[in-house]
Amino acid sequence: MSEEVLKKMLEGDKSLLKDNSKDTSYSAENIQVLEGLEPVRKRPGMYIGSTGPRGLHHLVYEIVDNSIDEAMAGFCKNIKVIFHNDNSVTVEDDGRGIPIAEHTKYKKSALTIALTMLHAGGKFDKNTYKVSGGLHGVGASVVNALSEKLVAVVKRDGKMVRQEFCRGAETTPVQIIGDSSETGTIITFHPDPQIFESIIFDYETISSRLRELAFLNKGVSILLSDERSGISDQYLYKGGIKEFVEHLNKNKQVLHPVFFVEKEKDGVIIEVALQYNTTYSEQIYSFANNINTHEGGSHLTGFRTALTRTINSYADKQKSFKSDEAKFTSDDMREGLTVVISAKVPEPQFEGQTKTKLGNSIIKGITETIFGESFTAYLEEHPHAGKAIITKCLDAFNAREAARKAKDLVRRKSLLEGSRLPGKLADCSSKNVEECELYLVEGDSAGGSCKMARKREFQAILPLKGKVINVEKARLVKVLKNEEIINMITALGTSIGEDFDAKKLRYGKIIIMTDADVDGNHITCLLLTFFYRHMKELIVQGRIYLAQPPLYKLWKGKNVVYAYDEKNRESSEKSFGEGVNIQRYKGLGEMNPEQLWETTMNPDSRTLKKITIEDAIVADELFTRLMGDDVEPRKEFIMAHAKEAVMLDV
Ligand code: 0RA
Repeated sequence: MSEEVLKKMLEGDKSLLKDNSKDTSYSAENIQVLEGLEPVRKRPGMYIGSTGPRGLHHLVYEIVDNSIDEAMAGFCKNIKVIFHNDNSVTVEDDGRGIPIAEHTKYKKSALTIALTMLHAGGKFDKNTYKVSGGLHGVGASVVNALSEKLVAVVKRDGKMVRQEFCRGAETTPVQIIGDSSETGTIITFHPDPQIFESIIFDYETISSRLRELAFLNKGVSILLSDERSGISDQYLYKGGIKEFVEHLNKNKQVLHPVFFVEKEKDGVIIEVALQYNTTYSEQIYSFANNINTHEGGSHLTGFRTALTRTINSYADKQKSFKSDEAKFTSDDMREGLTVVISAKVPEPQFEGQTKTKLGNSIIKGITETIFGESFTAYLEEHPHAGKAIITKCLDAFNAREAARKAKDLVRRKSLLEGSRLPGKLADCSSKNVEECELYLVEGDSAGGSCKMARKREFQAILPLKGKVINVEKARLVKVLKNEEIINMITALGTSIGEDFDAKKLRYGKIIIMTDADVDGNHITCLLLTFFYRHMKELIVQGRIYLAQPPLYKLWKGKNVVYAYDEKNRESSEKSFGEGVNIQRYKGLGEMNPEQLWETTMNPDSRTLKKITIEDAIVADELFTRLMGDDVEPRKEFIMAHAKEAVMLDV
């Protein structure tokens, strides 16, 4: 709940009443509608996206966002998140504390109102940069509604008070439980098992988001501690996104010190940190009000425009081009570029398929001006950096010709083969893209079984042999010479790089199917990295999936079940009782086509894991750490993650 709303409540502001339609002294814009929490329990998905793991983790973000808002307003320096043994979570901050005074009209404490009323539609926060985009910003009351129990403790006005709730309803009054010279808010909630598929939080998921928030809010300490495992982490970055870029480039050879700018213009704060490294891929992370804008938007467009203009005019001044007409395209500037852009916008508009594209058009010009002016000055003042960047861009510029030739090769090659499609592809017959599925299958023998198992009408099979090329180390030209990759691109139909066109995609679902072993994990990781780097839009559109083949077959007499993980196996084993037979599948090749169909390919009985952009980022990060040039961090990583490292076999 916003500060203004609560302030108005405390002052008994009429605009907060639901039936204020006849009160003409308040414009529609100022009307804050308050209502009960029943709709939240009826349709949780509307408020938190889903009742699966994503929705569950969203509860934590929702509460943490409130503390971050308090930090952005300058009142909170420390945030603590604790996972307890009973699956409850505590979020504690040292902000001003949720106001507790009684509202004259409601006859209730502002604290109670904040946690038991749903507020929608108000626009009070003209001058604050709240975390309030996409799914965020629905408020602590939504978390309360979806918790079987929630306890709020507030330290404020010299007192410490406590109130308890059950499924969104207060079960105790606001009770004074002591004195306090400090201020802050402590919220402990138990997610409701009646609502969520599972109530078990994943440490890594929360940890990486908290680390991101700490990077984005310099000087704020965020502590995560897990009583279930004894693990804890503290994130505190005085340098903010400058340190974020250093972190992203940690295992890479960098070409110059990080460039950083932070400026305010027309009430908008823009921060950009940038550094080139010797690799060939680009890492750009853009955020608006702390939300990762995976689909980009006006801040990113403004940045790209200014980058192209600034580097081109610097190159002109330095007489870097052989011919007068020569010019870098924005693609020439991408190789080895690592950037974090963070915009704080008073009223952010989020658009796009996943509501992760910043829409406010005025941000383009503001970002362009702030970044352009400051980066121009940086290049002038740091000639070594300037020279290194120009050399890197020239390298890409020269390679562009070669890349074009390689791409011609892909086209010509497919034309030469008579059809546009690779010989190894067993295509499907349907022309309805949305119902078509492409299975990318590890190995020719498993590929063969899949071809026999599939429904040819809508399922296509492309076997991939051996290890797909390491896309981290190779630039696009080389990636495009790899036969497996060429086959995949031609089968998909989208082309790549500047020519990539998602509308030309030939399959609605792309399903990666590998063995559940070291090599299989490796290939999955490589393919996800490839899609993330070169066909990100397919991930954003939710078109990439992982097949989930079973790990075990259990049978007794004629009864057969398949188990997809260890827990599954244990429970199936128990239900069979004595004399159960167990077979462990070492690879897809051990299943006959009927089994493969029934367990992994039949849309009525299979499960698929949809890859989210976060999954791809994790794969990409893992990949850089494992495959990057520097050996030391890789060693460190393997030592720290010995178990996973065995799985990945590097
Ligand atoms: C509204 C007004 C004020 C603080 C907060 C909300 C607040 C909410 C949360 C939720 C978690 N932590 C929080 N910290 C603060 C401040 C009103 C004032 O003191 O002027």
